[in-house]
Amino acid sequence: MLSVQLFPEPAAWKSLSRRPFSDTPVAPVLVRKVFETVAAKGDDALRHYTLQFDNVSLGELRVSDKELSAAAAQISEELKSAIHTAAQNIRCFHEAQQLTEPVVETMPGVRCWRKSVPVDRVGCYVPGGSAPLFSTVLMLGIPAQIAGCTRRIVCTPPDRSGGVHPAILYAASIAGITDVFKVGGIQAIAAMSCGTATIPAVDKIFGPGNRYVTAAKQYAQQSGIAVDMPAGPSEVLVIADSSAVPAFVAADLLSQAEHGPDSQVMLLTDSGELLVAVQAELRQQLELLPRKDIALQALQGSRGVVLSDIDTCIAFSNVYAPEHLILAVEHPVRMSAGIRNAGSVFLGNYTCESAGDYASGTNHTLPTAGYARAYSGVSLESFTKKISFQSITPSGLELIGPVIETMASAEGLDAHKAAVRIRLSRIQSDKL
Ligand code: HSO
Ligand code: ZN
Repeated sequence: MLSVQLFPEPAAWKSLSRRPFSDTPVAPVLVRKVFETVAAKGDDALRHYTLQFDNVSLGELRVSDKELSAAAAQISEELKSAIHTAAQNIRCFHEAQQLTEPVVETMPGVRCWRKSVPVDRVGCYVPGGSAPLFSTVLMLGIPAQIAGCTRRIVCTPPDRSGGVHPAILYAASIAGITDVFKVGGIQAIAAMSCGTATIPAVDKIFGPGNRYVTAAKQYAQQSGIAVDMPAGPSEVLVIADSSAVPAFVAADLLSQAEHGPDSQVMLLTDSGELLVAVQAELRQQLELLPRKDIALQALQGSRGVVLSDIDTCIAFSNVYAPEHLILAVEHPVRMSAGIRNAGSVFLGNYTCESAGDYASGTNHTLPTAGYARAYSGVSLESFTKKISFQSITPSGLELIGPVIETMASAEGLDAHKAAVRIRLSRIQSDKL
């Protein structure tokens, strides 16, 4: 199942952290062509590309209010109730991120503070494909609504009959999405970047997608649209010791392996026996999965690594910088102190990663492919800008002014210095 490495030296960790297919590029000419055509021909181009790439002939691009309200009747009461509970937890966790920062008086009469202001228009990309990821609608829509973004749109590829999965529509109504559009792929990102008659241009684009969507988000970013983060295939790294339950560990590894053939799962352990037991569980559990073929392909690019102790596993994991990190070890809280790079961490045998994917409240839009070294996952903050403010009194300027003047002189920027001097002179003359 997993290809095994025994006690690799630290010098080898970086190459063992390589993700599969991480360097398969999408032709930039294709992305540029789609962007330029969408900019020139608008909605017609979106219909053209949807026919060409998705094989669907679209009429209206916007999901109607009627389609939206009909969705509730098309999914089970059980699913609706689950969506409500998940939404409540996500709302609760993200509402708690609304923090007001203090006004700081850095010197007497010099006050500085920051204020969070929502990004005005946000676009959320929700992949369709083999699994309709309606949970992503909650993960992006709810924080956008709490932040106060005025326009919160979703773009998602249409299914074969030109519709959108009712669970996506139901989740959109629960998450307060303002518009849903049946457009996916590069053309959806292009539409949200430049706007068409139907789809508004947005200020920031969020959400996961295949390598075409990722390439399109990169292109959008170069043309001045903000994006949440570079997103790639889902991944999980499990650190397990002999106290871990092999069946649980295998289940967690498979839960991310089933996302796609290019997903990667890693098991780091100080126990060779545990690794052997997990491999046996993987073989058994894999047989039961409807998405067995996908998961198997992912496992082929995945690894089991035996290291001397759990501290060394943590050190390896910091090099790998996983999207999800599970600590299935005896003292997970204590061991977690050493974590430097990870998107989201799951502590102990009963904290399965799928809890964070759906319902515990944390966000599942997380940095993959090692970006956790420098990026955080999506949170309330991702939907806001922080504007800094300051206010200086005349006596405050008397205190700080000479500092500014000295520094401006040293940089050779006399106009900067003069902006202080002219005020200090006025303060002096007012005193006379
Ligand atoms: N594990 C995915 C999120 C997801 N899982 C959605 C199931 N549905 C990326 O973190
Ligand atoms: Zn998942």
